[in-house]
Amino acid sequence: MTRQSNTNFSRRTLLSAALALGASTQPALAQSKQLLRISSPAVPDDWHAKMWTVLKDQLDKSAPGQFDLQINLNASLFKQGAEPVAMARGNLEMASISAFDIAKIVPEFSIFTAGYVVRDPAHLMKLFNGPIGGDLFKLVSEKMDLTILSPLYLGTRQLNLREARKVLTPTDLKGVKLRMPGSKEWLFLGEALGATATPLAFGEVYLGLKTGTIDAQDNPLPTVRSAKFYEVTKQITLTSHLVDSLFICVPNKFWNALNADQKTKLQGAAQAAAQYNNTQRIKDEAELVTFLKTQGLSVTTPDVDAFRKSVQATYLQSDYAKVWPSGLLERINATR
Ligand code: KDO
Repeated sequence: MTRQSNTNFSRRTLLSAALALGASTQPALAQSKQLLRISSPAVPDDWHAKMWTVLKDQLDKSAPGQFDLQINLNASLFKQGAEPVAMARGNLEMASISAFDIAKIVPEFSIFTAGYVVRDPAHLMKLFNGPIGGDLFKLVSEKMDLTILSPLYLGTRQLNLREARKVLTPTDLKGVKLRMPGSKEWLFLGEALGATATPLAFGEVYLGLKTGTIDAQDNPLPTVRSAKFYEVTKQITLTSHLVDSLFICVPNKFWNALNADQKTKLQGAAQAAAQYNNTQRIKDEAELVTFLKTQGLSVTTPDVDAFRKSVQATYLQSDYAKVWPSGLLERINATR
C-alpha cells in the first residue's frame, strides 16, 4: 500500500516534471524556427519538385535551425492553383505559382500566358530578371501581397496525344479534347491551339489519358517523363507553344517578418533552387526526344509557323491583349 502510493507519487512527480520541461522547452524551440510550408502539385521526380530539397539543404547550411521547412508535393497540402489563396490566408508560406495564377489577379501578367510570346528559356530568364520582371513583380506585390523570390523555367509546352494523329496546323486539332489546367486563361490557350479545351487537375491527367476521358494534354517533356504520361500516350507533337514559367514566392507578411540576414539567405536558397531546376530541365529537354522514341512514341514536327501565326492572332484579337501595358509586347520582343 505504502509502496504503491510512493510509486504513484514518483510517477506523478515525473509526469509533472516532464510536462513542465515540455512546456518550457518545446514551444521555445518551435517559436525560434520560422514555419515554412511549401505546397506544389509537382510529382516527386520532376525537377521543380526536387528543387525544394536543394532550397532546404542550402537553407539548413546558411541559416541552421532558423526555418522549419516542410515540403508537400503531389498537391497533398493544397490543390493546384489554390496556393495564392492559401498564402493570403496565412496557411502556406511558399509556393511556385504560374503566370496563369497571377494573371487572374494581375491581368497585365496575362501576356506571359499567351502562346509564342517568349522565345526560349534564355529569353524568359532575361525578361524576368530584368526591368520588365521588376515592374511586374511590383504589381504582384501590390495586388497579391506576394514577394517573388525567383522566376524559374518550367519548360516548353508540347502536345502529347493519346492516339497517333496527323497534326500539322491548328485545324488538325479540331475536336481533340485537350486537357488544360482549370482556369479560363489556360482554356483560352487550348482553344487558341485549335483544340477543344477541357479542364482537369494535373493529378488526374494520367488516368484521364489512360481511360480516354481526354485525348491529349500539353506539358514540357520533362513532365511527360516524370509524370509518366508516355505510358498512356502514343504521340508527341513539337508545337513548342509556350515557354512556361513559375515564380517562387512568399506572402509579404511572412517576408516582412524576417530579418535582413534571413531575407538574403532565403532569397539565395530560392535562386539556387531555381538555377538547379533550370539547368536540369534544359539538359533534359535536349535528351528526351530520344527517350520518348525508345518508349514507342512517335515524335512529330508540325508547321510551327502556322501554329505561331494563328495563336498570336487569336491573342492579339482577344480581351487579354487589351490590358497588356502599352509597349510591353514590343519591349519583350526587343529583349535579346
Ligand atoms: C499542368 O497542370 O499542366 C502544369 O504544367 C501547370 C503548371 O502551372 C504547374 O502547376 C504544373 O502543372 C505542376 O507544377 C505540375 O508539374
